[in-house]
Amino acid sequence: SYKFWQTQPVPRFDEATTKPDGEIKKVDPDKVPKEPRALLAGFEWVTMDLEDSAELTEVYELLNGHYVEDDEAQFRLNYSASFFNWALKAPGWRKEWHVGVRATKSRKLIAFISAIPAQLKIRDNTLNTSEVNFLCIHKKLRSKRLAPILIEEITRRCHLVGVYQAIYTGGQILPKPLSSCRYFHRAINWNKLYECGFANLPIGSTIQRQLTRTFIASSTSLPGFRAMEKKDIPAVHDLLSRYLNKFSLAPIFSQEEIAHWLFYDPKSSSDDRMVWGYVVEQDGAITDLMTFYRLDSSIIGNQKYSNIKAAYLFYYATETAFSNDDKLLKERLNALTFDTLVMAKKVRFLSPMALYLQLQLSFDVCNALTLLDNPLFLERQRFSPGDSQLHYYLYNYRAAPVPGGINPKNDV
Ligand code: YNC
Ligand code: MG
Repeated sequence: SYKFWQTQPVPRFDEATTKPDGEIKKVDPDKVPKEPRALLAGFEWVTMDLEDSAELTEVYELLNGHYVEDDEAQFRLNYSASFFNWALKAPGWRKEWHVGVRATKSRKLIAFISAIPAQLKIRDNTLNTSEVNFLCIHKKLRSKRLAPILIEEITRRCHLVGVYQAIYTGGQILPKPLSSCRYFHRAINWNKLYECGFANLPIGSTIQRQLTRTFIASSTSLPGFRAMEKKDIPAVHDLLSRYLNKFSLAPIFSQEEIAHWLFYDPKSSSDDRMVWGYVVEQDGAITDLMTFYRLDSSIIGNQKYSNIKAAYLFYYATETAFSNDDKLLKERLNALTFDTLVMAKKVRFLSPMALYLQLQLSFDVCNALTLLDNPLFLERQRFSPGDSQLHYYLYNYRAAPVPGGINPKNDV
């Protein structure tokens, strides 16, 4: 019945889709409450200081134990402290948008919600939004209507700095999705995925056939394909901005954001690597880009494995998108994805246990959503549709549905 959501400035399920795009409610900056709403006795609001490694660890531990699981509670997203340094400290980040709730006596962190600033293009309009993510409540405190209070608090903190729209994604159906995407999965280590219940043996197939089907070549195919370098950032920014502009809903990135989201500089970061980027350079020009980021899942209650290493396809772009030749675009994106899978498989993670067993561990799976031009290559590159959908929502902005969406740095 959406007791909370029906009080919020979001489109209703039954409303006409003919209304023009635009803000739903005008916020009066003078009426934004200066203080948060009171919490249940025994709990208090805190702003988490993610520059403090102890507090970063607390956020990481809360989400690691209590964040998004699949329906059968077999897998749970396994964020790392490095992931939060990347996802929550994007250019323009604000400490006040890392909101926690603590138990007053024990000081234990029991809930969290966050936002980062983002410029969004929706059709012909540009919105100054926040991207709300990592809403999480400790399992013992569920179904107590705490989530609406957290959402109201992050809303208040956005309003305080003049941000009146937000974008958020989730597996849940709420009023009213702007877009819905499906997850696809491409096995890299099919055998492990099968042994831990993530991949099924299709009826009539054999293990050997699945291994052959998901085999990944050992060398790339596109001339000029190489790892992205720091010097590529301006050209990547230009190419990706032009490519994203083709879509109805897309982020607008600054050059600084490109450097943050798509480029990992081993010289300036002591964190684990989160993102991998590749470009194609032809005659000195960057003509193509493909990136992915790392987000593991814990395997709950498996004897042999405890973690799946997943590469999530992220932003990409290609000059062939401007050729007006759909076949060329399709061929190019297939080749780019093929090469990117080759590189994903070559990535090596070393853990003490792996060293001891002389194992070289790589990604187990590559995930992608049905956004951007992904439908042109997912099936051919042997991605299979998953069970979960990801819905996209805008807060305080009415818009007719759009195909596709932005990359969420999240999962369902
Ligand atoms: C959700 N994911 O419908 P109604 S995604 C939005 N997004 O309200 P209670 C959600 N609303 O239906 P629980 C939601 N999940 O009565 C639930 N709700 O109107 C709504 N899971 O509250 C729900 N993380 O406290 C209902 O529920 C009300 O104790 C019920 O807590 C929910 O980060 C939750 O999946 C999700 O930790 C915190 O189950 C909990 O069950 C949990 O009784 C595991 O709440 C982790 C998980 C969600 C991941 C995400 C995006 C969040 C977006 C929030 C909306 C932002 C709006 C924009 C604000 C800024 C505006 C500006 C400017
Ligand atoms: Mg609750």
